[in-house]
Order: sequence, then structure tokens, then C-alpha cells
Amino acid sequence: MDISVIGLGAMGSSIARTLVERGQRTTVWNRSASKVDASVRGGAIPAGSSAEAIAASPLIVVCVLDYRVAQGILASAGHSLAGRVIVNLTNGTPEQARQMAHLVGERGGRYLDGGIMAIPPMIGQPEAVILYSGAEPAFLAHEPQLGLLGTSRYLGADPGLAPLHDLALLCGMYGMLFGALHAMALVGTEQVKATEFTAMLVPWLNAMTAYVPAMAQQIDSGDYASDVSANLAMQAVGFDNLMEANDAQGVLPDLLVPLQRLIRRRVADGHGAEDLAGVIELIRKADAA
Ligand code: FVH
Repeated sequence: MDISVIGLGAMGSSIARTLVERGQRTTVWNRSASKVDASVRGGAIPAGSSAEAIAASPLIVVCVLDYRVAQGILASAGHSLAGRVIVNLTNGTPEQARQMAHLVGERGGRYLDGGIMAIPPMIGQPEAVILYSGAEPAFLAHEPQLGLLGTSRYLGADPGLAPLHDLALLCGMYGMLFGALHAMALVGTEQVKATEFTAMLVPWLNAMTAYVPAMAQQIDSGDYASDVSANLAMQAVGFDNLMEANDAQGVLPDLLVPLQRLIRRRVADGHGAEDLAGVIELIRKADAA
């Protein structure tokens, strides 16, 4: 099958390389020619322009820096989009995805938005999960090719669903990674090496991750008060110690201050006997917190 890849940054070049290696006739375009050359040496076919790359294949993967760039490329393609399936794997927001679907649809193309839950070296392996949303018949027709990039998960007809899930997963990732950085900074004030501390940190984070499904059940039921094993009023007191120790050790408190504010607010609202999961009620309503 023919496929075109537009954008040969770290991710796009990995996508193009994987497709070539798996026997796809892959046409590529990138703003900077040097990256095209590298891809062509690997077996891809160069296109003279983005419009030429779109015209070359029924299935076009776009993976550029942001939607502003992607929109410029697709808008300038005009009616060469007609009859094409555009799979936009560029990171963006749900609203941007819906607008892009509209743009492609107006020009006679079909649109799938995607969220790549992987880093470039993972592309082509089952661990590379790629979320899709948008035109379902187009997804089903091209799943065999898209499946070459990793494990595909189709989330629904609304093109905004893939970026919504993508960004939510990134929220979870950043919360965890920034938490790990903060923990390493705190123990580092007493010359504990990050590599040494990791042996303790990773099992702890794994144990806490195992607690997430129970939190999810509380969130879906709205019951934060049954079977409470660590009540929020107790956690608020412990959090005060945490803040005091950070201050004494000279560690920047910026990551922790908003967490303490949420815990205190929830306790002040009368939910001190409940579990931590109830804080979601404040997070859900930006103006209430
Ligand atoms: N790399 C990763 O780990 C993450 C994994 C999850 C998904 N993201 C998203 O993928 C999009 C591309 O990311 P990338 O890592 O390939 O990014 P870069 O290596 O910086 O390549 C950027 C490409 O965009 C092209 N580009 C930038 N500005 C323009 C422009 N004005 N006109 C045309 N093309 C443009 C750039 O071209 P060039 O600089 O080589 O000429 C690259 O092809 C991104 O949404 C991630 O969030 C990656």
C-alpha cells in the first residue's frame, strides 16, 4: 500500500522508517531537505512539496510540530485532499482536531486524529500505543497499515477524543515525573544520589499506581467516604510536615503549594473524613478551587 508521511522530525522519521521497513511504498516530505535525504537513503520516496506528498498516496500521515504548521500544510493542499485519508498525529487540543476535521472534510478528504503514546524508538512495537478518533470507516480501512506503527486504539467518531485522551495521559505522566523530580531534589539536599534513591522511589510509585483503580471506583460512584484508609484531614497534617521540611531543606515549594491548597480547601469544605479521591470535585470546577 502507498502511504505518505509529512514531517520528518524525530517522530515522523521514525514513522517513515518503520513503514519502509515493513514494506510500505512510503513517500515523504519535510520542510528541511536534509531530513528528507536521510529518509530517502532508508528507502523512502521524496516528494517535491507537501501537496505532491498528499497527491502521491491515499493515506497521509502528518506529524509536525503543532497544528499551526499542520493546518498551513493541509490548507495549502487545496482539493488534492479529495478522496484522501489524513491521519494527523501532531500533538494538539480536541478543538484543534475538530477544526482540522472540518477543514479536511470541506476539501473532500476524510480525517483521523491521533495521539502517539510512545517515544520515537518505540514506534513499530506493540508497546507504542496510538490513539485514533474521527472517521471510523477510514480507520477500519487503513488499520492494517496504521497497525504497523504500534497498537492502535480507536476511541470514537468525535475527532477530539484522541487528543483529549492523549493530553489526559500526559497530565498523569507529568504529575508523576515532576513528583519524582521533586522527591529527588528533596533527598538530594542530604547528598543522597538520585540513582540510589530510585531503588526506593520506583517500587513506591508502582505501589501507589496500583491504588489508582480503587480511586477510579470512588470517582465513578461519587462515594469518597466508604472504606477510607487514609482520611484527608490526617493527610493535610502530614502535608504541613512535608511543606515545612521542604522549606527547611531549601527546596522550591512551587509544585507542592497547589496540592496543599486543594487538600486544605477540601478539608475546610467538610470532607476531612473522606479519601483523597474527593479532591477531584475541586479539580473539575476550576472556579470552585
Ligand atoms: N518525540 C516525541 O517523543 C513525542 C512523542 C509523542 C508525540 N509527539 C508529537 O509529535 C509531533 C512531532 O514531534 P517530533 O518529536 O517529531 O518533533 P521535532 O523533531 O521537533 O520535529 C518537528 C517537525 O515539524 C516540522 N516543522 C516545524 N515547524 C515547521 C514549519 N513552520 N513548517 C513546516 N514544518 C515545520 C519540522 O520540520 P523541520 O524543522 O525539520 O524543517 C519537523 O519535521 C509533535 O506534535 C509532538 O508533540 C512527539
